[in-house]
Order: sequence, then structure tokens, then C-alpha cells
Amino acid sequence: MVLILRTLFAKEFKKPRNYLRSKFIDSVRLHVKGGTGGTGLPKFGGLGGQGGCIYCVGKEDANLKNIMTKHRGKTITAGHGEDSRKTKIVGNPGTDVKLEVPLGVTVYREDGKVLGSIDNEDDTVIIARGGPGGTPQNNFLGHFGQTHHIRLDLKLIADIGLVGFPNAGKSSLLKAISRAKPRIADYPFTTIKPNKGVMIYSDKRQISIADLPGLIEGAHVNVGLGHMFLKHVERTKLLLFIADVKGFQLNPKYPKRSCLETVLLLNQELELYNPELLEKPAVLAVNKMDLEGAEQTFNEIKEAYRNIEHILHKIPEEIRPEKCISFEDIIGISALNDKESIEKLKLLLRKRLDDFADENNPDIVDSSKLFRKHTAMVREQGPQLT
Ligand SMILES: Nc1nc2c(ncn2[C@@H]2O[C@H](COP(=O)(O)OP(=O)(O)OP(=O)(O)O)[C@@H](O)[C@H]2O)c(=O)[nH]1
Ligand SMILES: [Mg+2]
Repeated sequence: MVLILRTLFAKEFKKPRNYLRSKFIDSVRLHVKGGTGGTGLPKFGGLGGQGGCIYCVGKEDANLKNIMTKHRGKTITAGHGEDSRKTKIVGNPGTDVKLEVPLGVTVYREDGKVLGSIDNEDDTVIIARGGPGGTPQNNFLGHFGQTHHIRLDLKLIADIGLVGFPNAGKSSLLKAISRAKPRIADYPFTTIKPNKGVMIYSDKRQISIADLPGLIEGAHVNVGLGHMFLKHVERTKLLLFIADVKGFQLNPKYPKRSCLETVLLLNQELELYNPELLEKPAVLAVNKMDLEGAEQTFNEIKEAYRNIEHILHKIPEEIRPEKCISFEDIIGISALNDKESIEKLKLLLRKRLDDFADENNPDIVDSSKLFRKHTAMVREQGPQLT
């Protein structure tokens, strides 16, 4: 009997997968209801109070898990507007509800419409308006507030996103360049949720960097953890690819991939997820350069990327991307054993981010460039006389 019941309810008893048990939650659905407006008092021209509204407010230390545990399966309702009375002709408005959400959240309505996004501390998005109170225009009858099913979708905001196969040393690198304390171990999928760290430079400049769970070939058909965390690199300004100089093999059933092959496979997985990601500036760090024979592999990769489009036909079709990423830099590092290489990488990342910011912000005018342009013009045309 017990056995039959067990098999019948097997689905109910099944434990959630690791990543569902993890504390990181990046999407939450909520049912929200604005407050109803108070009733007016026609005899004295009294006005009902406006119903309260529901807002999302950006807070650096908030997280979606708290919202989920607090409001799951419930309707969040704002306060109702006060009715007009003889002793209080104008009713008080209903109390608003403010939901603190982490930065990087986009709010979607049930029909897919984007209600707004929260990128900075104290950014506010209204998710359900309260109904108007009773006035002569509506025959002194208060209206219901808006009711919506909304979805809060979090995409981490970091300057740099780390992409790599499992075991490549992404978390080791994050640990080496920031104060973050990610889990590091010699088996694939040690990291099952994104982590964020901040690199601090000697002049107090801060650059944030997000470590993601490893990607493997076939992620687009949900192999490994699939593409589920890739959305978190969409909002980063630069992609930092980490490749293990010795390549990767998930288990003997899968083919062994060389370092170059893993880079091409990452390229392909990103392309399948969202080709626009390939337009982002990207840097390739070949890790574990302390291992034997690393120098030779590193040189081969550098050589290959000198003209990758031309050698693409030599690469097996199943790992050949449509479009190859052109890396800004290819650098050899050892996250565990070579602090100097990490310092070099830190400076390089900063430089690339600054170059990118200059290119994309025409308001920032490089005065030295302007000066050079001006002197060249003066040399050509002679000084302008007014
Ligand atoms: N020899 C050597 N080993 C390294 C280096 N960097 C990382 N490792 C080792 O590589 C293994 C994997 O490191 P992680 O930092 O956990 O790799 P990861 O890319 O975060 O892996 P996942 O979280 O599973 O995706 C660990 O045993 C590290 O000690 C390095 O520079 N040299
Ligand atoms: Mg990791």
C-alpha cells in the first residue's frame, strides 16, 4: 500500500534540483492590488480618499528571496482610501506599500508590458495604482485600484561578466581579484548561483565582476545548468572569458575539448543564446598557466586568434560558431599561483572598460584628442583669426 502511494506521489516527493534549492532567486511572480478609493459625501460635497499604490523601490541590499518568502501565494494589497464623513469632509488617502527590490530588476506586467526597471538605489516603479476617491465627477463613488499579476526579473548589474567552462577557475579568479569568498573545488559545477565581487584599485576605483556557473557544450539544449544564468551577462559591459589551458572533459562519455575548442564552444553557446552578446567587448584569460606545457598552448591560441575567421573551416562543424568573437586581449594568467598576472589583468580590464565608456559616451570629450585635432587643423589651415 505504502509502495503504491509512494509511486503515485513520486512527483510530489521528488526533491528540487540543486539550483532550485540554492538561495539565489532571480524571478518572482506577485499578485498586487491597489487600494480602493473612499466614498464621497454628496450632501456636503465631501471627497473620498485616494486608494494607496504599490511601488517597487531599488535597494542595494534587498533580495528577491525575501519577497518570495513573504508574499508567495498571497495578494499584496495597498490601504483603502478613507470615506468622507461629516466630521472629516476629505477622507485620508490609503497607505502605500513599498516593496524593496534589488538593483537590476525589471518589472513586467502579465501581458508582457515592461512597467519599468530599477537600476539605481531608490529608483521607483509603480506597479498598481490605487483607485480614485469619490468626487462629483464619479458620483462620489470611489473606484477599485488596479490589479495585476507582475513578474520581477533580476539581471545582475556588474561591469564584467565571467564566462567559462566548469572548473576553468572563474571562482578562483574572482577570489584572487576581489574580497568575495566563492566556493572553489576541483569538480565541475561548484558554482550553482551567480556571485558578485568588487575589484578595488589603489585610487579607490571600483569595478564589479559577476561569477556565473560554468557553461558546457549543449547548454542551449539545457545540458548542465543550461542557459538559465546567461541573462546575467546581458547587462555587463565587458565579457571576460576564462579558459582552462588544459581544456575540459565533463566525463568519459563526452569528448575531451582542448582549450581553443572550449573558447569556440563558449562563443557558440553565447551566439545561440543571444547573438548580440558577441558585440560586447571581450577579453580572453587563459588560466592555469603554471601547469606544464601551458606556454605552448597559449601561443597556439594567440596564433589562432590572429586570424580566426580564416582558419574556421579547419574546425569541426559541430563546434564552429557562425561569428567569431574578436577578443580585445588574450592574456595568460594563473589565478592560484601568479599574483603578477592577476594585477596585469586587473589593469587591462580597467583600461578596456574606460575605452569602451569613452567610445559610447560622446559627452565625455577627451581633451587631449581635441587638442591634437585642433593643432592639426591649425597646421593645415593656419590659425583662425577673428
Ligand atoms: N593549477 C592551477 N589550478 C587552478 C588555477 N585556478 C584554479 N585552479 C583549480 O581549478 C579548480 C576549479 O576552480 P574553480 O575556481 O572552482 O573553477 P570554476 O570555473 O569556478 O568552476 P565551476 O564553479 O564548477 O564552474 C580548483 O581545484 C582550483 O584550485 C590555477 O591558476 N592553476
Ligand atoms: Mg565556480
